[in-house]
Amino acid sequence: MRLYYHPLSSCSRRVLLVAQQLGIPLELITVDLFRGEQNTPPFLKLNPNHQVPVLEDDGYVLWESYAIMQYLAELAQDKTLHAQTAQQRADTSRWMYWCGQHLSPAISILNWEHSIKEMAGSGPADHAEVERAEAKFIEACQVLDAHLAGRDWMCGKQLSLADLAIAAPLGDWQRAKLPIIQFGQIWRWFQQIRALDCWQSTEQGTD
Ligand SMILES: N[C@@H](CCC(=O)N[C@@H](CS)C(=O)NCC(=O)O)C(=O)O
Repeated sequence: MRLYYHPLSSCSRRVLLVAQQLGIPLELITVDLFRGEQNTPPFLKLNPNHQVPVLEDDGYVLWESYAIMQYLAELAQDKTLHAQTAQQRADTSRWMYWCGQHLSPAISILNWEHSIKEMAGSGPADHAEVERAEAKFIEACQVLDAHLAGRDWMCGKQLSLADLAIAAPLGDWQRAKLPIIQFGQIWRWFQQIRALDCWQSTEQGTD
């Protein structure tokens, strides 16, 4: 299987975390987002949304990081990330959709404003945008922190796809100046994730 990705993309990292955790080998193809390779006709054929990650499995093409995570978990011999019951699966989906809708968009803005914008030569941070995204981020973290109180993992008693989905964008916490240390439950849970082999083997320097 082949994964089109970018090393600074937390959406890509989400998929790499699952592949590492489950021992699934992936051929990695870098799409240079800074040079606009995601907008070239061959890549747009794979993903008309001009985004990484994209998985290619023997002619089958799948985009959207959360869907790729679920696909890999279903295919793997190692079933530890595959939720067993309907309610466990629904819980995992709930938190993955929540991440895509609430947490990740706020982090993407903060990452862009505080870090990527400068790398892309697109000027300084826009303070109004930062303030707006910070408020969204804090609101999402309040929900997450309350959920993690008294829990080791997001869903049930072991690591799930939801943990990896949510942790991936938080990995940009330094670069994106994410105020997560103030959220004690998130910080405790995040340290557990950072200790995992799959996390350490997918690190990109700033975490
Ligand atoms: N919902 C998509 C979002 C993917 C996404 O935002 N990818 C970013 C990198 S993290 C990207 O490729 N951006 C380039 C662009 O939008 O042109 C997913 O979860 O896979």
